[in-house]
Amino acid sequence: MKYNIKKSNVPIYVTRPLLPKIEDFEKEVRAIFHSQWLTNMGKKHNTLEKKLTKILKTPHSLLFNNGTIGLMVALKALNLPEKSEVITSPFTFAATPHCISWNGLTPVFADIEADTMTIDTASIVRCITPKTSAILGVHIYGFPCHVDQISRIAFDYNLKVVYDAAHAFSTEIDGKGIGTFGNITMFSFHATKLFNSIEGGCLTFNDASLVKTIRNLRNFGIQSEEMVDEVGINGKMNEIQAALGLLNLKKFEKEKKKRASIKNMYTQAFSEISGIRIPEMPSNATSSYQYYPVIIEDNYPISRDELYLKLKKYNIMTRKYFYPLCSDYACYGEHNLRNNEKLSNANKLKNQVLCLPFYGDLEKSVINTIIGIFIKFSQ
Ligand code: T4K
Repeated sequence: MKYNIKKSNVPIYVTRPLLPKIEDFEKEVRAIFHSQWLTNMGKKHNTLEKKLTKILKTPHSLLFNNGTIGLMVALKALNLPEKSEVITSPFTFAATPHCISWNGLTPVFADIEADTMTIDTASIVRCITPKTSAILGVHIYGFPCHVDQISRIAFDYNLKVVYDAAHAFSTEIDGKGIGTFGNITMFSFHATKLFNSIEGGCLTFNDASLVKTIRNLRNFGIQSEEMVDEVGINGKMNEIQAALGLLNLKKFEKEKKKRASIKNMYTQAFSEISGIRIPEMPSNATSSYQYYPVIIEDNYPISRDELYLKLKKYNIMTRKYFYPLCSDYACYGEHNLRNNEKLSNANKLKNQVLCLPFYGDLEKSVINTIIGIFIKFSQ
């Protein structure tokens, strides 16, 4: 097949938000205006919450105004011992370790696996100390963590488990919603996510006794007009966000299908280029089609950074998610690392991964250009 390279007149981004028809959204916004009910667990909010519980196949789900606040609340709700340590991945978005730190806890970075890029379970075990209270796994790009092994470790060492599933909306493992593993799971509904409500997120969990605690923390710890019994926060999703979410819920399955066909086009072409590795989903899990990461290996003639710049010249704005590692941030240091953990896989992959433009309306001619550029520089 011939791949024509043609510079786009406009920047081609890594993603574009899923949006309903403007007329449909306008109708919803008008109804909200007329109702004069804008936030604080309104009708739209409650409907979306109910629908998500079904879609995510989880016993309980509670909405949040964004994923970060949701994750902060998840850690708070588990009542982890003060100043204890939470083992997490350094190969993630800043929000993951920051939520640990905002709770007065210490993130400790474990290495990741070379294949799935999720937290390495052997490295988790090496990072455990008497101060460890929890594991915060990240289903990075929607690839599921080794949930069974992590549960076993948690059981053996009496640790809580939280999952950051910001990238894993609607992913299932052996037919089970990914949000049913561990104590609590966080999903993000940010504009850049497969399913979005502009900003937004939710927490899912199995333990019914957490419903009251998390609802309470989400609303400043207010129990009643005259009683505040916890140091809560404002985690409430407003009605405009929820209305957009409800409209997008009708669209995300179709969006997934479109992304699946783009994934096929990319993968077919890249599998013939030496030095380009495509990480694959395990066979017992379904994909969220959130990102399309490729690994530029040492035997590809140019480096990831050089390829990133070449693509940029053609207006193709790929992203180096997740470079730098969170362990490289100025706000984290030696105390966030265990002595012998070199984070070798994470340090290698941070210089090799490139996330390519990946969204339903991505034009075929642009996909051809991207593939063409990869082929051009492979020779
Ligand atoms: N945990 C993980 C593992 C996460 O990845 C995230 C968020 C969180 C936790 C926290 O969840 P939230 O609190 O956000 O719900 C973006 C997103 O802002 C962030 O939500 C996401 N992860 C992260 C991976 O990506 P940036 O800094 O890359 O965003 P930005 O503005 O560069 O957007 C990327 C591209 O998307 C743009 O080049 C163009 C396109 N775009 C973006 C926006 C905002 C649009 O076309 N329209 C838009 O409205 O962080």
